[in-house]
Amino acid sequence: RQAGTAVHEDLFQVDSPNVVYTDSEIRSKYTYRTTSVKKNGNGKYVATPKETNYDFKVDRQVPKVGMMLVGWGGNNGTTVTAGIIANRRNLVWETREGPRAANYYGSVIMGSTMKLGTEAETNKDVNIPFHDVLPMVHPNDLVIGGWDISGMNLADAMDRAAVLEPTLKAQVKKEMTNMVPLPSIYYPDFIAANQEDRADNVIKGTKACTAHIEQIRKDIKDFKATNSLDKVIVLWTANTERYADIIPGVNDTAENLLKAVDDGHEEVSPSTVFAIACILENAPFINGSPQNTFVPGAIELAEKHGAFIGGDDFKSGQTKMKSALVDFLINAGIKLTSIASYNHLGNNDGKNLSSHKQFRSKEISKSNVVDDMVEANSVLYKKGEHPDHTVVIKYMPAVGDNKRALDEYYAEIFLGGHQTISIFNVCEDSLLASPLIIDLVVVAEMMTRIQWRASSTDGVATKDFRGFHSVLSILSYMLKAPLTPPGTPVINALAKQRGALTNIFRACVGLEPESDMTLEHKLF
Ligand code: NAI
Ligand code: DG6
Repeated sequence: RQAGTAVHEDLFQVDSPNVVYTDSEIRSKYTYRTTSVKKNGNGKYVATPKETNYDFKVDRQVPKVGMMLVGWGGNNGTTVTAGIIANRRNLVWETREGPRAANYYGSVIMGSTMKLGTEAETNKDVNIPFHDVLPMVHPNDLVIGGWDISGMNLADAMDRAAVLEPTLKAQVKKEMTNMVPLPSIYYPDFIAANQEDRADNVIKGTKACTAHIEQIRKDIKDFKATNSLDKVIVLWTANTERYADIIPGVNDTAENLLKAVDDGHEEVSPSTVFAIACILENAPFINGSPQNTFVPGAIELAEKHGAFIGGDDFKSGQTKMKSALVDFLINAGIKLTSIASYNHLGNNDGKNLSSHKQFRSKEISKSNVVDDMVEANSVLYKKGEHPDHTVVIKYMPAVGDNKRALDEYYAEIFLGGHQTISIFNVCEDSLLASPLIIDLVVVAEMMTRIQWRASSTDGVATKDFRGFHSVLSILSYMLKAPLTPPGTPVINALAKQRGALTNIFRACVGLEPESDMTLEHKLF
């Protein structure tokens, strides 16, 4: 089909004077109700309901989208590629437990549902696939490409990753043999020294420079043109880098950052160079690793160009459990006092993380994930009080991609008692991360097609339609250390993150937030 010509077939339509469907758009009017709180002279809170009226405009033309992965030849890159091919071709393969068919399990967009409403006659819930709430791209339609410092073709790289069943690999091998990553930029100081032997596909130069930005921009343009794409989304799933030092005059503002690239400053990381190239190319860029790719200058540059960015670090197993479990414990009024999180894994990610500076990036992103939940409960925790939290990662080659994560949660319960919860989580790391890559790309793309304008009861209004903020905090559900617009709070609690995602999408079609009040079943 021609790029940009697919009009989404809606699974449902909203029957309301506030929602209008045209051939090209869904337009909705939505009242956002919040509560504004002030302290009065007596020190008492005064809570005032506030309403903001939004107009949302959703582009219904589903574009032809390219997904370019940085680190395409790694475990995640090869696994997500094989997974999409398997789904596209409805593949079935034999395993020792019987045949298995391609699916998108683990993708919130493709594998979960949301309540549309209640059936008029029976009052029973009507649930729809998440993917159908808005006209989203189907992952089967993504055109895949990308870069890697290792030049191995994707079929051989898939063997190297040792994640998938041989019977599945055999069926995607031919197609993946023809997929070869583009050369990438390699600044050895940013990743572990033990990665050097795979760096055989690199662009000349070991420090940031304008030529590197231009090359990446050209790669994106060429990929777009060759595949007749409307849009390209770029996602970093390459090795975890060390943190870059934040240096005034170097990476603190957009202008300084561009100058630092020009000067070949050694504190500009490869991931930041990719981010800059994507921002300038207006291709949304998502960071799936923990390092501080989005230095202040990169965020400012994205804001200046109205380009979308999102990060950091896929939230796949241990941390996803943590952001659900800690939410449960603290909201149950149980005082969590410590978390000890151990990991051992034997894939290339584990090898890279066996180097201290790279481990430190991961330790930071894994450690800050309970802060908002603790801070919100002033009954259990005094100001500044925090549970102890330790993160350990060890490289254990024998277990390969089959990561082991052991967690102990220790909590204080009623009258000085204690509760200890131990979790042993074992799974193929890349099979959890790959569906997140799909969700991040599909949601980021959807966000490029939503516009809004507002007027509120306190008189604040916007006249013209505009897009969301450059920093896509709506992606938080999939990320361990969510990047948020400067000065806005970080939400780590998993249920709140999902609520934000579902309810913003619902608002775009004029639907009320998912409410669990179910008053219809509670009143007589
Ligand atoms: P991997 O080590 O198998 O793959 C990374 C790939 O990046 C390698 O093929 C490497 O050659 C390539 N690479 C390194 N520097 C590059 C550069 N400058 N440009 C282009 N390619 C480059 O790792 P895996 O397991 O695929 O994970 C990827 C990233 O995702 C890691 O940072 C990891 O910490 C992060 N992550 C992984 C999760 C998982 O569950 N698998 C979850 C959360 C984050
Ligand atoms: C060791 O924890 C390796 C890491 O790369 C993780 O596997 C990855 O970040 C996933 O972490 P989590 O906490 O979401 O399971």
